[in-house]
Amino acid sequence: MMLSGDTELQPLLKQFHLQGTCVSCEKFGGGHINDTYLLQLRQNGDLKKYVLQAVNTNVFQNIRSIMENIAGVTAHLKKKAAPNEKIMSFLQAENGCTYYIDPNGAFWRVYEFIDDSICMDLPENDEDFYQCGFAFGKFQRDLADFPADRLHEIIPDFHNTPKRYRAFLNAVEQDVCGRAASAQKEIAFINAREPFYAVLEQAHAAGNLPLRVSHNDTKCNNVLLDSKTRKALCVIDLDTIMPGFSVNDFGDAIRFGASTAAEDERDLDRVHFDMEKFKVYTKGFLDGCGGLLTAGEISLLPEGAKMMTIECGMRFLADYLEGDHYFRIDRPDQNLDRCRTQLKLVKEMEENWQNMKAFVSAYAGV
Ligand code: ADP
Ligand code: GN1
Ligand code: MG
Repeated sequence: MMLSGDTELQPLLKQFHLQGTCVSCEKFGGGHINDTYLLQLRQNGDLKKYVLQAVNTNVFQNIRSIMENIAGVTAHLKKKAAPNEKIMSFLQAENGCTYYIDPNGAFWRVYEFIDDSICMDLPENDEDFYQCGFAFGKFQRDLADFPADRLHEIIPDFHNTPKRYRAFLNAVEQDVCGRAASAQKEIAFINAREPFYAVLEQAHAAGNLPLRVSHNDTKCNNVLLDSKTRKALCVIDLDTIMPGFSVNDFGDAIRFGASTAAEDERDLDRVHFDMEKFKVYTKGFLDGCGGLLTAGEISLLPEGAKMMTIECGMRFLADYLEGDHYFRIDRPDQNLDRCRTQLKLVKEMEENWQNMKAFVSAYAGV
């Protein structure tokens, strides 16, 4: 849902009791799913910022469940937060809910903009990446005593890689856009690793990998850092909070942040798995978890990194084959390019496998 002008904005401002005059309302952030706007209002002489978001109804069908999950989790986090820590805070609409469904069926919500924050698509330095790891590790720790059975499963089997693989195979077989021929190498790479896809599900079934309240989308652009201290300030993008595996929260951050290039880089010579960044994030995440993780979870952290990277690769490729209807694209073939970066990272993780395993167990002391 795109905001096309003031006539569409005014009813939203009224719905969310937003007073003042609109100074600007511009597209904001680098997410692939929702449409996010930075809204600036002049209120009694002061400039006040909000984030206005149209939630993607193709991906998220039940806004009520999402907002119930977020309300429960943010209330829990607020109780534990240090004075300088920020927790996302949503505005109430006229209907008494923290969302509004407009006459076209679009889901809207507004939350407080977090001032003096920075959001990075790639970590600028090791300390920033450590802070992202710490924030997501602490997120796991703070929610370890949250009753997970109260959460709605927003996207069933979101990180169930065997199911993602079956969906991928289906996209290859259907080949509705006639694109599979241009991705033969990538398809073969993914097929060659089939036995790996069930590793985490099997560890869970064997009792070695517990379900925890997880974020499930731990890119470093889903953590805000304090622009002055550069310490972690706030975890955002809470739509996919669901029971999941801690190793996947770890892994998704590695696939995105321990790369030397952007997720959609076209020149694969620039894309490398950065072992030093892997180490930095591992330290941040484990420090943030503060002893929460079991020995079984710790030993599977590298598997989480490889799993999330190959899973994302197959999701991007499936979307490319199906006509790019899930991940937003700004140019043709962007989802194919995104798939290729992920597969390059997987290849280099495999080359570094023993180092990854050895570093994790040495740092955790298990
Ligand atoms: P998406 O699901 O599309 O990724 P996000 O909730 O992550 O949506 O928001 C998109 C982007 O908007 C973020 O990556 C970040 O750059 C920015 N953003 C979101 N919320 C805030 C906030 N409260 N303060 C500052 N920036 C924010
Ligand atoms: C999507 O919304 P965003 O850009 O933070 C996706 C993640 C993928 C990611 C790949 C709900 O996240 O699962 O890992 O793109 N979110 C959803 O960049 O599918
Ligand atoms: Mg996001």
